[in-house]
Amino acid sequence: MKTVRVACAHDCPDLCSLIAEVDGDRITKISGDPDQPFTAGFACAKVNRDAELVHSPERLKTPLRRTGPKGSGQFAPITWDAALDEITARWTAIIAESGPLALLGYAYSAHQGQMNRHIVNGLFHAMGTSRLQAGTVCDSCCETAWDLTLGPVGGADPESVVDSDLVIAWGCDLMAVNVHFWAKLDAPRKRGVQVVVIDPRRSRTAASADWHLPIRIGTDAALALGIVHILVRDGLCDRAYLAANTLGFDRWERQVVPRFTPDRVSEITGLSVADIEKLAAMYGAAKRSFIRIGEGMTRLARGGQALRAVATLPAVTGAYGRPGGGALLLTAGSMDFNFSAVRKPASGPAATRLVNQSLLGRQLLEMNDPPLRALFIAANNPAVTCPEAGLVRKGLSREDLFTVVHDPFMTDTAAYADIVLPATTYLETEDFYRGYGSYYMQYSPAAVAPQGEAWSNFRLAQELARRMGVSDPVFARSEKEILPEFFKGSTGAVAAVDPASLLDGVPVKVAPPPGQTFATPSGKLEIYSQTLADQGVPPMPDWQPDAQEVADAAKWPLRLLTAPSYFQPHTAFSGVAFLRKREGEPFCVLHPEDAAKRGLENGAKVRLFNERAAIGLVLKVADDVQPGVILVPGQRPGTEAVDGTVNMLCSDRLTDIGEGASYQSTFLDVEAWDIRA
Ligand SMILES: Nc1nc2c(c(=O)[nH]1)N[C@H]1C(S)=C(S)[C@@H](COP(=O)(O)OP(=O)(O)OC[C@H]3O[C@@H](n4cnc5c(=O)[nH]c(N)nc54)[C@H](O)[C@@H]3O)O[C@H]1N2
Ligand SMILES: Nc1nc2c(c(=O)[nH]1)N[C@H]1C(S)=C(S)[C@@H](COP(=O)(O)OP(=O)(O)OC[C@H]3O[C@@H](n4cnc5c(=O)[nH]c(N)nc54)[C@H](O)[C@@H]3O)O[C@H]1N2
Ligand code: SF4
Ligand SMILES: [Mo]
Repeated sequence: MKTVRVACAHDCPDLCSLIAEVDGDRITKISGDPDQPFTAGFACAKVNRDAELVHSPERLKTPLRRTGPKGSGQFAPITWDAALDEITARWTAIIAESGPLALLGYAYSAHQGQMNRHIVNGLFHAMGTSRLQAGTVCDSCCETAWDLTLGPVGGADPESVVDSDLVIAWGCDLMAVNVHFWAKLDAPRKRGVQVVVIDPRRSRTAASADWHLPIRIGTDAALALGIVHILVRDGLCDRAYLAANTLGFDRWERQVVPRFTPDRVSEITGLSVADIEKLAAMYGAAKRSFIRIGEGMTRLARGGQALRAVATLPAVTGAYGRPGGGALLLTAGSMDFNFSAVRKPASGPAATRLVNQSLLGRQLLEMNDPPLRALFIAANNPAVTCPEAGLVRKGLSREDLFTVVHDPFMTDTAAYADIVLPATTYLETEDFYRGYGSYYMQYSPAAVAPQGEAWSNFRLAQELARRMGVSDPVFARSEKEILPEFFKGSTGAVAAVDPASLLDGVPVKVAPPPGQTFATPSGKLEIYSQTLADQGVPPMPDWQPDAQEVADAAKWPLRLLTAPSYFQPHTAFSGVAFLRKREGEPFCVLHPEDAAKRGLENGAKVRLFNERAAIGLVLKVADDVQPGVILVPGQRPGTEAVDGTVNMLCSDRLTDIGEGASYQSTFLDVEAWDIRA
């Protein structure tokens, strides 16, 4: 029996440091590392079960080759050599006939280790293929909007919240997606600091907070503007801070803010005037208010404006300038690593054709000159997690598309592959990590050897590079040899670290000094953005009704709310039977009024439908959501649901800023499942 200190690689802001107890080649227990201050000695409910993920009987054991129709899931085992021979022969032939743009590598964030995460896309970069515009289902909207406002810098250090005098979780279910930040709130709450949650539904976080404001979906910009309206009216703005650190406040104050009177904001957001006034007064009185901004509220048509409006608030009160004050979306921007060393090997072309994740289905079906003929997917499950999931499946069904999927499990996506390759989980890999919701980094060894015939992303990309004749040195180096590359040319706190000192696996903090910095073209927080003006997007944070949403809302009585689920976030934990059972059958949540109107009862099978698709889920009736909203937590595989998966209902329309996915601009209705049986 031994213990190994590792980092958690799941797509989660916390970047926990974990202790794995290992007996031979089996992990017997995972727990949180007590010596990492942010992890603070506990792992989340899901990762406590990661031994079951690693040793799940459902893991793929060998490479597989398709024997039935695409999507049928019929496969026969083959050897790694045969699989790699076939892949490289097919790729070589396709490149000879159609050029490298006919290939697409698709890998995103299920392994947060910076080598395993980026090396797959690095391989396709080096081969000059079409490239994935990664992040577009996740954070490209909020990140671009943040960068246009503050510049590419990280937000407030979550550990500074101990000094805050007001905390707002704005569209962020901390207990689900950032549980260690939630734990950090214990100390300030003991001092009487209020925790406010602004979220359309009563999440667990909302239920446990001091105050929950159930805002209407997609109206956050209006609420933020309403707060500014009141701060201006009541003389609560920090004029000195604004003058020294922001650009465009005067224009905003004259041209946009006056339109957001409390009455109008109440009409837009569904919140009472009294609550809007109370929130603004609290925010105006606080000196060191901390807003934890979630990404979910930006995954809709005008998500970018929402992010810009909320991220501007701490400038209006000057909270950005004070320890414990400010806002946090992501931290990564302030940790200056050279991940391009792996992601963009020098031999690849600087620019190439890009594929937005949200448009995967459409591009598989429609892209020309050349059409996409080969697809390689690692660490993602787009047949479930991308919008227009029905189109994704249609695209994956193309007989003339050569698809390879690399995953520890047989996923909905893998069922469409020609070749499926067994992947390791992170606990079988060595890698380097940095948080995106905290300022820590950690080098992590493998806890156990690869299980069965599984290969890591790292090993697979290097072997494919070798076989395809890609000679960039990154494909021949070991993990330990690559590590120093990440620190080359770095600045700030990262530049002060000797990478060799990380190899013993101790987590290291690399936070910027307190006080928010801005790295926009003007060096100030840009309320007015010339870049947006040039793109024809409202250059100052604003809320306007979206014409397409208005038209869809007139056709359909319900609006989709999506949020990570507690035990099955995305699909990465669907191989753990215990967690599947804890989460229950894929379900939706409807307000009792809406259920009664349709004669639907708790536990019934229901059909969710719109012009795009119809899917089947189990109904929970609860007043956690407002009338007019249907919540579908997580994205569950079609194989687990009554029928289909939620993203079949979502269009591939892109957000106003950053070309992100707009899952929550989905309108629909629900009826009894057996009504059309
Ligand atoms: N356990 C767990 N951890 C995770 C994830 C997970 O799925 N599970 N996902 C990971 C990933 S990939 C990401 S990108 C991050 C971020 O995780 P996100 O998926 O962005 O989750 P949140 O930031 O909590 O945002 C969702 C919350 O916003 C609320 N919301 C939805 N629409 C609106 C709106 O219009 N206005 C407001 N105010 N609120 C709204 C939802 O009800 C929900 O409570 O977390 C990561 N961490
Ligand atoms: N309706 C709706 N849809 C959403 C969202 C939403 O809020 N609402 N959120 C979106 C967001 S924020 C995101 S990030 C995406 C997430 O969607 P995806 O990026 O598709 O993530 P997962 O569903 O977790 O699938 C990850 C896959 O990677 C596999 N995997 C895990 N580790 C490894 C590894 O080391 N190597 C390889 N090769 N495979 C591995 C897992 O088994 C799993 O099959 O979903 C998006 N979809
Ligand atoms: S909270 Fe996040 S980082 Fe921590 S163990 Fe859970 S998934 Fe991993
Ligand atoms: Mo994400």
